[in-house]
Amino acid sequence: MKRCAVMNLLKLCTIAAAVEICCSGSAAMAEATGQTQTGESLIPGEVAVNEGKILTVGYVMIGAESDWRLACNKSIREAFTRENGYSLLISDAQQKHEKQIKAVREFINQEVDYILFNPIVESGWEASLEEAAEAGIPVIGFDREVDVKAKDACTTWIGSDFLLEGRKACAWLEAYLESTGYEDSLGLVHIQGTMGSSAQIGRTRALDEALAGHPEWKLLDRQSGDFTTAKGKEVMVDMLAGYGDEIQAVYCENDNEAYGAIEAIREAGRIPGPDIASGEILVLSFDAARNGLLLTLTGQIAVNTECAPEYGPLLTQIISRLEGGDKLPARQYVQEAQFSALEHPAEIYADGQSYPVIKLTEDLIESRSY
Ligand code: GYE
Repeated sequence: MKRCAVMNLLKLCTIAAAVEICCSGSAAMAEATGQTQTGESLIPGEVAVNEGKILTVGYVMIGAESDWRLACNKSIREAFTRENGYSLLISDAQQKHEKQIKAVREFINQEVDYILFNPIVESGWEASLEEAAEAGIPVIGFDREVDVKAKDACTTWIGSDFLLEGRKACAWLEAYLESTGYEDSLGLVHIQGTMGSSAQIGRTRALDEALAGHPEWKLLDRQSGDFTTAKGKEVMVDMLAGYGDEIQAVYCENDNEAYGAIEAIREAGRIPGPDIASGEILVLSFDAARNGLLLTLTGQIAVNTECAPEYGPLLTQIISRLEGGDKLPARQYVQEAQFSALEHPAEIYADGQSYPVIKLTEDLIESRSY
């Protein structure tokens, strides 16, 4: 397909959003500058309205497995409206890798102007992404990543630093135990996300690093909850049956798994909470979706490490820059927070940097859009 050479007129209009672009401090992330060639950063929450022709955008969606995903999909639907100058085609892969590959090929056949690409798993993308490149269709990766071999096939990528998220969660646990003077061994179970997804890989790697540095933390069991409430519950029921009172903490790789784990904990007659010395099971979670934060407010989730889902406006800005001929960095990260209702720790250290732990309040939850 021949790319339109005419530069569209683009205007920015503001809508509320909670994400910011930032530079990552870690060496591995050095290429992520958060800036375009012209030095302009993406602006949080602003939709770039396309005032030229209607741009056709194909969204290779993962599914609807979690609260996070629903917020992400909503943000994209709200930003890519006809009114804003876009025609959005959505292909829902229902968590199936093969369906995503098929979707990429269908969008190529339909000669869309851009592909919004959110891969379920990191591997297996060489062929279809190469076909998109050959067809001259820019592929904008976001949220999860692809593995090294296929990396160049995306025109640009924006998403979370999942390893940093995991490191922040583990740093919180370390600091929390220290603040309570807890020195005994700690029986941990781990509910992983969808195996092979970037979110799972980064968050799992961070826990592995922490386990290596803490011989007193004992990993009792590890199973995938596929980022869903139902599977999260199922595996927690199994873990409770297998390890019972030995379980003192559960590291859930997203909020939905935490919802399921909490239900299982209660049904087993245990209490989800931070007081492990009294037999409660401390729950760690990621995402900070509304229900996750409500559970965090009551301490049922001890700490919730945020993962920002509102990509719609950012992706419109990326398209507007590409339409303007701008060259974008290969990777950019969104900035994310960490929440707890507990007083301590108020800050944690991860990747050689300090991060505040935001003290959660009802007002804060109400002020958020998802
Ligand atoms: O944490 C989880 C979801 O890829 C960041 O996928 C996303 C993860 C998110 O289903 O809830």
